[in-house]
Amino acid sequence: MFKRILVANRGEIALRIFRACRELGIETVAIFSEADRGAAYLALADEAYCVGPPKAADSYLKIDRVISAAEIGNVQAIHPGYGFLAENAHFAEVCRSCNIEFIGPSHEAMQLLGDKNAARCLAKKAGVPTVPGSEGLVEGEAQAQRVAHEIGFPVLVKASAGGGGRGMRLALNDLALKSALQQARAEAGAAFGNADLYLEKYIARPRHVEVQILADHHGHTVHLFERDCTIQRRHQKLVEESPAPRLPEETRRAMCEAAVRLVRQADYTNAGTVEFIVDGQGDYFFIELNARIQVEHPVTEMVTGIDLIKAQILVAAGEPLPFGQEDVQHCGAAMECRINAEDPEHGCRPSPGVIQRLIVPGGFGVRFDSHVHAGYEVSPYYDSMIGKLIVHQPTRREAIACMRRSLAELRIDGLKTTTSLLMKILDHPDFIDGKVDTTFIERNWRT
Ligand code: MV4
Repeated sequence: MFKRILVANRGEIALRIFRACRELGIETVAIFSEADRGAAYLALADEAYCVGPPKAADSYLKIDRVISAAEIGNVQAIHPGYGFLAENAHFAEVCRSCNIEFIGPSHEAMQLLGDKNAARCLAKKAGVPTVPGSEGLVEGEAQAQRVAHEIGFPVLVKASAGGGGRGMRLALNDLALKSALQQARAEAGAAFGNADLYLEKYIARPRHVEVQILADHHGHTVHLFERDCTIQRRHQKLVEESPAPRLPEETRRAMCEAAVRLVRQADYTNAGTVEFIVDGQGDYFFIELNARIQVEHPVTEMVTGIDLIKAQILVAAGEPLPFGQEDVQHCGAAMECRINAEDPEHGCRPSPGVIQRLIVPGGFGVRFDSHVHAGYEVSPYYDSMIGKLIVHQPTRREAIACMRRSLAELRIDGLKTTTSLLMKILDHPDFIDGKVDTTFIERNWRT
């Protein structure tokens, strides 16, 4: 097992990883930018090194500086958390060449899955349902038109190097397809340095359901059931839960099994998430495989009782998973609300500042994953998420009641937060009935 790990991240996820390491008896090395210097959560690491100025591009994203901190800190492994360098295949490769274990998939698997067209082809090969669309990349306009006529409009032009909603263009007809292709190609080339495009039929108002998987280096792959992340605003998730409401047991089993087949096909190891969209008929389609631990991983931890961060560390150290598929049981209902320092009255614009007063909810089945405290200054430089409120209850009804109670207890003075919007979501009859799709927020609130 590792003696010492560097956490190449900040905020709540860095703290989450320090805590797991402490329980495993592993020492931790933190990195921080000038903006995070002196932050209280850093005291929960054994050592901390500054890696540069506030801008992420000059600090948390600087591979040479992160590696320097790892060398000086004398660590055997790096946990990247989410965001920043988490899905950077080059960084994983640099780690390997420096003889530092990257706690995540191999750089080869990351490279492969970072290419959304390649991932889609892999899914087909594994017998995982994909959205009807192009057979591989679209080369020219004529080919794109042929595909569009085959599958029918509307179609989505997607950048192979995109993902997470970036680099997509909707086309309703031939004329729009021509400009969608041009725009998408130019944008993808500029943003990702890769202009490859593919085509999919546009699934209107889908639900977003993802399957958590874990795979070790001994050929064991398990799923940890699904999370429903349909409640989003501009591709930012607001509420996540498990089980997915109104998902037939048969569909759920098929999706979970499909996720495992895909992960095996990709020779993927460590933790990953297979993302699907589910249409109005209940048909599901593979969208992409996220090669990282995700923000919403606590939802799965609550319903399975499995610590995903510890599992990632064990797997990276070459240990076999200490449980098989039959040992993974889904118990009750869990829900997570992301608490962002944003003003829901003004388009969810960031609301940085000093937290003047903080009251954290507690009680049965309540978990608050956060690095903030009264007196903490929320910086404008990073993601506005300041905490995650997670509840676990026997049923969804009870989880909603517990979340409402917990949101009402949560008090954060000094800056605006998304708490009021979250409460409105939890009060909405369609949310309570589980009758939502990815357009739920925009259809109900002018945020
Ligand atoms: C789609 C789609 C409809 N049809 N693909 C957006 C994020 C990226 N992971 C995939 N996305 C979508 N792909 C087809 N063929 C609609 C979306 C989409 C979406 C998906 C999941 C959650 C929220 C979303 C919001 C808008 C669009």
